[in-house]
Amino acid sequence: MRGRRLATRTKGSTRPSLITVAALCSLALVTWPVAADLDPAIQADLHLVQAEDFIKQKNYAAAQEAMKKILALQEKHDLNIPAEFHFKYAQVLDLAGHYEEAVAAVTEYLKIAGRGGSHYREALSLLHTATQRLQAPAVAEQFRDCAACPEMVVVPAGSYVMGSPSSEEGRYDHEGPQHRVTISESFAVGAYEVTFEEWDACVSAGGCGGYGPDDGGSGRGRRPVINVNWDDVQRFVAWLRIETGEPYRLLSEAEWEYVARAGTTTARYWGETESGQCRHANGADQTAKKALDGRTVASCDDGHAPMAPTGTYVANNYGLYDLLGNVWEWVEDCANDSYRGAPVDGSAWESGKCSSRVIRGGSWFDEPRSLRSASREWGDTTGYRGADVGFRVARTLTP
Ligand SMILES: [Ca+2]
Ligand SMILES: [Ca+2]
Repeated sequence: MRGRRLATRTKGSTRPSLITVAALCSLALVTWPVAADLDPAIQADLHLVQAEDFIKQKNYAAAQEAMKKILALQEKHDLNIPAEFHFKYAQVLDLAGHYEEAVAAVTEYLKIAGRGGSHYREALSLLHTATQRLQAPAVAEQFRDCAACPEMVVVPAGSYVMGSPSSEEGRYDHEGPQHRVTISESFAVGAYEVTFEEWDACVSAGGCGGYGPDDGGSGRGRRPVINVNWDDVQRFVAWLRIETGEPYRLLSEAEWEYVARAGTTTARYWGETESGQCRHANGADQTAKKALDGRTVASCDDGHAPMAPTGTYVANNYGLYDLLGNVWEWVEDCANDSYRGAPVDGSAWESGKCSSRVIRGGSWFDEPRSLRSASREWGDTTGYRGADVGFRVARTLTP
């Protein structure tokens, strides 16, 4: 179990932890109070100005709130609200994903404006798409495509800032520069790291090249599979594709960090610092201290020296377990020692040092510094089978 192996590793400087200015700015809503002693029609106009500002910022939830205030004023003071307002409101509701209310608002527009309304065609189209979305069978939040398949969680499309700020304690330079990534389609990701149980099912079914990785004495079952290199894990993914007929694959590195962060901007998905690690992740801790002589360990005790059964610790906001800690996770991307030139659409980076591929999240073997959402290393695709490296799968959701 001893002996670290990974290829390139850039040492970064340790700096004090600060909440970034960007993070603080993103919390500030551009809003101002509307004086209640103004004429109600003027109040409504002011709320509309605010709503339009929020729409420009693509903050549809805030725009919706501002527009709701206009409707409340209308009800209270019997204001005359132009038909166009209901159309704009329907657009905002649609963009915010509130399809039922969007249908109601666009219907209201059509009632008032009739066929002569200036947004007539767009309104029909919006009514059509919002109704379709309402009637579409809800995508299961969680699913399993076969009895032996990994349990999958559907995560939403979205946008986030990838990489760590220079102020983040324990960061390495290869975690930058920070850049915005936009993922335009929802997709599915394994709730857990792939387990020995799942790997052994692949081997029993004639897949995975018949390779049965050693568990290093930790036990198999629901513990994450280890001692698998990048080529090995591609064979597991290929078996899942054949078994289910569905487009299984590894996560791209950008998708991995997106699902790890699950909307958070702190260094870990439970907070900025190591504090609380032992509730959320299996890292090198007090239990591991004796086995891992000389390693830097967390000050708390998570109860497991090598791998813990998957799902032992608290999930992140997307209901995903062990993204940080337990085992490192192979992703699709080639090794690159910075994000300069990285894709920004969530796809895998298929150029660079492709004989090495990226691993993410840190492991039971690692000090707290490695258990951060931005932490990354890489290893040789064919040569490297590590006692603390496994993977999790992803699936494209086709319509
Ligand atoms: Ca541990
Ligand atoms: Ca992990």
